[in-house]
Amino acid sequence: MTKLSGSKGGNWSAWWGLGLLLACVAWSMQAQAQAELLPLSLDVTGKISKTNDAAHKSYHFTEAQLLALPAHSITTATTWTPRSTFTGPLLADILKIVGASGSAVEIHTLDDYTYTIPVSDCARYGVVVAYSMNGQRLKISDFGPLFLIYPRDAFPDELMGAAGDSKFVWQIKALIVK
Ligand SMILES: Nc1nc2c(c(=O)[nH]1)N[C@H]1C(S)=C(S)[C@@H](COP(=O)(O)O)O[C@H]1N2
Ligand SMILES: [Mo]
Repeated sequence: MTKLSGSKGGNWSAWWGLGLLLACVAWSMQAQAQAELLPLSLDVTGKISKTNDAAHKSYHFTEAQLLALPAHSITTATTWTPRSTFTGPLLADILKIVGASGSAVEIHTLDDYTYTIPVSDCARYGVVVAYSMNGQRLKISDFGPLFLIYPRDAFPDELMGAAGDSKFVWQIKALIVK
């Protein structure tokens, strides 16, 4: 133990300290990357006839359930992203599974933004609840984990501008059928 004191010991503990520091940096980068990629999850409540919770109030989709739904893609630019291919289930399929009977869907997000769209948007635009962009899962900082995508480039008159932009809801966590 006495060999560790003195200048050699100083070097040894400096290297040990550096190693510990690098391990901490690697660990925090890993933790950050995982926090950025939240597992997919979506809660649907309101006017629905199918539920899967104990209270018979909501239908909760897990990541596995969302990934098992038929994947549809929309290729479009948005106000925030260059022309890209967004992929995920159709909002129409999600509404069908929960037996939705309302005429509007109130969308709630992780950042507490709320916006209501008419159910008729599903038929008109084939709205996709996207979990990936160009094959990469959406991180929270990239509008993930779920981003409502409309075919803006195919309907520029209807979907470009402020009214259209507000439909592009990101960080979705829940839907309430009204
Ligand atoms: N999750 C989430 N999605 C959102 C918003 C938001 O604050 N949070 N703002 C909406 C509105 S009202 C508009 S006009 C656009 C533009 O948001 P921005 O001006 O912050 O870019 O994004 C829409 N989607
Ligand atoms: Mo807006």
